[in-house]
Amino acid sequence: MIEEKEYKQRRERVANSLHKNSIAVLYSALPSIRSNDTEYLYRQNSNFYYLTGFREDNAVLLLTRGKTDIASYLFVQKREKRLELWTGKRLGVKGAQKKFRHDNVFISQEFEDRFNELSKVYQHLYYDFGLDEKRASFLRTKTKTYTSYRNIAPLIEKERLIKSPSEIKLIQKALVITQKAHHYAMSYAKELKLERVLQAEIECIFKKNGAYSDAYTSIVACANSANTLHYISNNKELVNNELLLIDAGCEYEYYASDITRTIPVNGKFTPTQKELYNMVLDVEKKIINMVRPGTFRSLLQKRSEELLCKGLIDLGILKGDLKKLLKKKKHKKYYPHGIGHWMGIDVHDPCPYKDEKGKEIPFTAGMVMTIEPGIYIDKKDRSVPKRFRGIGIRIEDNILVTKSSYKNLSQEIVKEVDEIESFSS
Ligand SMILES: [Mn+2]
Repeated sequence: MIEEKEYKQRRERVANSLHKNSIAVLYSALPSIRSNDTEYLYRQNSNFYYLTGFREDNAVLLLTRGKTDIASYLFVQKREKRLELWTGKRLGVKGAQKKFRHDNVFISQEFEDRFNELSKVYQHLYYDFGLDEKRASFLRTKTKTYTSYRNIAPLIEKERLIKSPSEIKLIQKALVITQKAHHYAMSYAKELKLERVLQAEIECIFKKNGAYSDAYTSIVACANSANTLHYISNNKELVNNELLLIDAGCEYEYYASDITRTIPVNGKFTPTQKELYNMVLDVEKKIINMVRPGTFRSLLQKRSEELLCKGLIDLGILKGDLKKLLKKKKHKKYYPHGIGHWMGIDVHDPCPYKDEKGKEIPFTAGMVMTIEPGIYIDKKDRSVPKRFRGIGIRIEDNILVTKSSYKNLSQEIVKEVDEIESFSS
């Protein structure tokens, strides 16, 4: 768990990074409608959660920085029996004060007045530029005219780049649960008939083990479906001798995991599947081995493209000279995506890749990223030897940058051919 004092430190760091004479407003996420009057499972706005640990909707965080002082105000929905009958108990002001040891807690109805009052004192207004139009225009037009309007989101997202030891523990816990789901799939995919049934089993394992939900919609893609990168319809059959790409990870206490494994439905790789799989696996391991403080994601990207392009030549999928093929970006047809992304409270953590001057940020201890090379060969691609057509493979792990090199946080989730095969026997 993350202690309240850590949230407090985060608020202080962000408040101190504001310009002097500033007020910053951060809203909780709006509930989102699924259809008519039913809602999706509520999830807090990630930046709001990072600074508060507060999971209820209808809340606002206000940070101020004066000439010498900083302050923080939290506005929460007041406890009301009538509402609680429908949507459950709220912490209310007292509960939030006690749980979060937050000094200035008020009911959300007081936000407007307090904001107008504090607005008189400060010159600069920070808010999330990604905010919905209604709330953004309230902040911008219903109050006074500020000297400047600034985006609060990048200041928070910069802080989120380096994970604390307690954040890393939560990611590891998420991965322990995600591991169970992937190992289940390796054992039992052959007994199931449909992609979406396997998806349900995976998500059942997430929830049974204490995860709130999936961290993103699971991809359970058999055979040629794996060549649709964001295949989430999961509505086809599991075909006996085909490969199955599963990109699924749970969210535990607001921290994501993001794991892809590609396994044979019946538990045994064909020689062709094994050839292509081992090529991608070899590249994945080599790229993971490059992770260390001081290096760059762009270097990993470049190297992964070189290695995969060479692998495709060796297998007869691409023909020609390595340098020329790379220059013409011929490999992009089969490896069209990035090598990986930051991960944390969001599965794709919106932390910066470049600093304010546009220079790439080097890896630093405490950063967490995915490494996920893949090769996708459409079943209709007649330029490729027939035996490879319709195969899509991605292998993805979650990597922590350490002081001296890296730690593969998902190393317990098996990926060697013989290990995967032994699960189903
Ligand atoms: Mn990913």
